Amino acid sequence: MTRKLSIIGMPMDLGQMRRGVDMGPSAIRYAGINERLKPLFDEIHDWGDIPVGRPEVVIDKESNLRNLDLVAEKSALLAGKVDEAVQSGAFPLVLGGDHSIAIGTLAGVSKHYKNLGVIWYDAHGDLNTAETSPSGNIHGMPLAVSIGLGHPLLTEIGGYNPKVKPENIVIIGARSLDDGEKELIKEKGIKVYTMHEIDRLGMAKVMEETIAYLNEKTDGVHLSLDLDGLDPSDAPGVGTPVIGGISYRESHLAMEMLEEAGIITSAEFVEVNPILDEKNKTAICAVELMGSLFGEKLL
Ligand code: 4U7
Ligand code: MN
Ligand code: MN
Ligand code: MN
Repeated sequence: MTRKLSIIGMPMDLGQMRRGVDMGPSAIRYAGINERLKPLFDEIHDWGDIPVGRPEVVIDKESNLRNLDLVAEKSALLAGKVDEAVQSGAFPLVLGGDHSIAIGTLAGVSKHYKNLGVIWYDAHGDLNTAETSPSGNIHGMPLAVSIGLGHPLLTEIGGYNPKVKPENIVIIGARSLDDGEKELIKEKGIKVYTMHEIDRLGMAKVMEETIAYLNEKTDGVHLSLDLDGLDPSDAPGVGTPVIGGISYRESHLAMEMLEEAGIITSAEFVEVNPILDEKNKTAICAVELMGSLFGEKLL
């Protein structure tokens, strides 16, 4: 079987307040994604960027959500492209953009699976709703939206809902969870490896457990990697950095173990903001992690 990759850029910064994350796809391409992944696939197609634009901020009067209508509209475009990639037999790799783009990615991917699993690699839970959000920023909500919680304009994208079952989700790297998110995690029984478990068990054990847990019940796994899951010393170019994160080496190990297990069927790398970065370090880190995820070996 030919191994095909479709790269889809989603230059959206509407899910949060700091501009610059719309340049994430450019920064990741500049970091050499095509050259790096070329030896690992038979075919790579870069589909370019979905047109998003940078309009004035509009806060929805009723829900208080920032840019709700536009995020919904653009997410539907992304969902269509991702759907097309899966249908063509390619692995969809989406470049963000802020994490609100996961709403569209999951809407495009999940219809192709009965039991999609999701690995949410992030300092945050992204499990807020309009009711629990301290910020009104949609990038703090995509995982809640994926399990069917949130504004209907977001949960209904793609025409079906929910996209993911709570028991098919594993969050890795959490260290900044809001009160409402903590409650939801307990209520829904979502599996979370916080930094405490990563310190205590080690990344190898965390990944072994994650892979075994998802292997049992899923028929595909989406990796949603927020670069702020890593420590800011390794990935400084993110809008909401949190100290005490996953290291560069631990992250490579995680990607290598996922590759070995062969369970990942789609991925996105999000929240790269080159304006806040140091010499494109975060985009370079993203590309290096993709190398490990897709089978680059040290020897
Ligand atoms: B990211 C936050 F309150 N939880 O909802 C919120 F701390 O995609 C941050 O993970 C969300 O980067 C961070 O605004 C979203 C906040
Ligand atoms: Mn996130
Ligand atoms: Mn985050
Ligand atoms: Mn962030």
